[in-house]
Amino acid sequence: MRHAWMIVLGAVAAAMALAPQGCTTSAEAPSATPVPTATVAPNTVRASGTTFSPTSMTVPVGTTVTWDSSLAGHTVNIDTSAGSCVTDFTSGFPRTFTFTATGTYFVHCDVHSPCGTACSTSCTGMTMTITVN
Ligand SMILES: [Cu+2]
Repeated sequence: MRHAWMIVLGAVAAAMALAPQGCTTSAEAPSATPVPTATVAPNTVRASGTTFSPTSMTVPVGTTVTWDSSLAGHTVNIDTSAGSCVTDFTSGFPRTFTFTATGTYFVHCDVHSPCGTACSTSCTGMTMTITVN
């Protein structure tokens, strides 16, 4: 009789080991929804420290470029290939500018470039170029 009882106990233990384990929490369920990554709107320039990001872009004529709110504390001085100032945004970011003429535009930050507020096509430091075609 004792032997039969041991067999029953063994059968119950085996059944418990083979039973599917519970997995009912939603945290363990695989997610079918991809996690979105940070994106930057098209034709938008940001500040990355004392660097414009991107440092160059090519856009079709008529494009509006946005310098976003990350540029607080910087300026955006846009000069043409002729060396004349187009505009100089010094505050109030985000700011936008629509490029209505083709050409190469040289952009610098008055604060982080030796050019300061001067119009120039050969600044160093915090600069970027925009090619409009
Ligand atoms: Cu700057």
